[in-house]
Amino acid sequence: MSKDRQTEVEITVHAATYNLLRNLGLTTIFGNPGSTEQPFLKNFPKDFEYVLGLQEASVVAMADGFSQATKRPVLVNLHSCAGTGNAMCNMMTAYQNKTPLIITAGQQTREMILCDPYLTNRDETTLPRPWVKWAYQPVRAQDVPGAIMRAYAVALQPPAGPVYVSIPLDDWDQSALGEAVVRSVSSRYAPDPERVALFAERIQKSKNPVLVYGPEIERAGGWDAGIKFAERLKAPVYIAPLAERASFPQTHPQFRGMAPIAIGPLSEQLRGHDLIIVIGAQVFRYYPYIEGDYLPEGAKLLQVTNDPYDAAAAIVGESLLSDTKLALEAFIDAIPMVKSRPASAPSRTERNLPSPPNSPLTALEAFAALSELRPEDAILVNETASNYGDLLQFWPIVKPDSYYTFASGALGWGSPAAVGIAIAEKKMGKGRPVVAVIGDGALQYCVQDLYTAAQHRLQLIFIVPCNGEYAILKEFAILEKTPNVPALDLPGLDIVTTARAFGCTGVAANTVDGIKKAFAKALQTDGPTVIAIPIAHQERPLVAPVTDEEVSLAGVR
Ligand SMILES: Cc1ncc(C[n+]2csc(CCOP(=O)(O)OP(=O)(O)O)c2C)c(N)n1
Ligand SMILES: [Mg+2]
Repeated sequence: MSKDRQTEVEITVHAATYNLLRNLGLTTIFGNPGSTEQPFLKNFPKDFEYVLGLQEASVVAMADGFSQATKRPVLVNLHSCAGTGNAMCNMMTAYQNKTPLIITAGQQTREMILCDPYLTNRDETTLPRPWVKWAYQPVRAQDVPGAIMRAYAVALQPPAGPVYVSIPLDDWDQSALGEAVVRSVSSRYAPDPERVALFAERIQKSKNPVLVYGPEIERAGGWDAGIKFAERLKAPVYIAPLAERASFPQTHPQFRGMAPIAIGPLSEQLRGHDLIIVIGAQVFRYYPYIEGDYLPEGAKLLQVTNDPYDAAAAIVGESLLSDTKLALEAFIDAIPMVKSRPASAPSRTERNLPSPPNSPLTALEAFAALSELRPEDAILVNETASNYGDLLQFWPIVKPDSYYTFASGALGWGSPAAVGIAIAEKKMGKGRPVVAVIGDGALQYCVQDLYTAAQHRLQLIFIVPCNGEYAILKEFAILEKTPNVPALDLPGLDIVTTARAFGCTGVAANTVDGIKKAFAKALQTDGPTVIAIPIAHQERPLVAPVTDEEVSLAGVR
């Protein structure tokens, strides 16, 4: 390159990177800043928005919620190793949620790294593993934009997930090689036609198949294709154990609830079926160990997933790698409509409520009161460990993109993710209200997200069932026969005052009427409300017993 030409195109790494981010649509950045990030953040462009989280675990989950709601990759900026350490738990969840996050972190000055100064991110590419798809620190400043482009490509390709780029703080003022090369990559791939034919033949030969639908269906935009396929097959549909998305309408006559979360109960529940067709899920996401056969006697299993890891990890069955929407469409083309099939009983939902109501209310009664005012277009975020089954009984999910929870079981994701989802709703101009039902224990893990919710004046309502305990761990203790575990009670939490301290509206509601009033008012409020509802202590089985009848929605308690 001639000297003249060089001068003509000379831009800094900083400018080239912001131009790249603009081109990739990564203009909303979630972060928490430190000295190692300030050279990146200096002269922050007006067409970008920085969403501040007060702790990095919140930052990552907010970005995760925002990414899922906008269906786009998102940029996160963390403070060197300190911020990464705090973020790690929700990076693990983002990895399992398969959310494409491009996580950047500042690093100490290249000039000085050898002498290990304050804030050095030692072994920077080891720290975030194994919960990123790729971790990299460019070998020279000029590679920063290219590394971010590559990070974007890695994050987006299936299965999507978080990636990590560590960037020394003295890189930003260096001369770039010119504008970055902007690329696009695939985010889905089609199934092998021969394997589709093989699966279609097996499905057609089955006398009594059952479908288990997983979160990949909804993420792939396959909601309608999933309904069409189920109706073509006239087979019952379960949602995969502990699925983080709904993927199928829970009021559909073929819906049978969530498949049980343990080996023995799951195969017991599916007894009588000769073929189990799992689409877009692990085989299977178990939780407590309850022994039994992986499959009911005489049953075979087929799995469709876009994740080679999940395909390899399946403990039984044959698998097909594909985007789930494309696979469902291929099955719909290949398999004729089944004329009729003896129908199993639809799931029964227990809706009998005591009169007068209990005092304090049970979680079921509280959710029943809320459901009376449920806005049709509301989005539900769920992190209420022991009351999950009760919640879904009174808040069945009927539309795509209206239900979110975590794939990992790591508390502290739901409330900040709800903030990210509500920011997305606001930015996209959809303005659907977000209702986040978060346990009184769970709320504490990322409680500072309430500050971000208040600052952005979000249409977000936190419902906190307050039992003053880690109820699900008490249920677990019974199942595992581990008496006298300390620290399962949480006396003295004042959730209303906490909410107000961060700038939210905080109210307590003890009665059916009180809940309805508080919820109605919150729906009209400009800004977030936290409604704390004292609920009764209940001891229920962690895994609902399987009876000969079809169990209700509450496959899990
Ligand atoms: C980050 C993290 N730490 C600890 C746990 C273990 N854990 C699982 S459930 C639970 C209690 C949840 O309590 P709460 O949110 O009040 O719900 P409840 O069981 O009372 O319905 C805990 C501590 C976890 N899952 N994640
Ligand atoms: Mg609790």
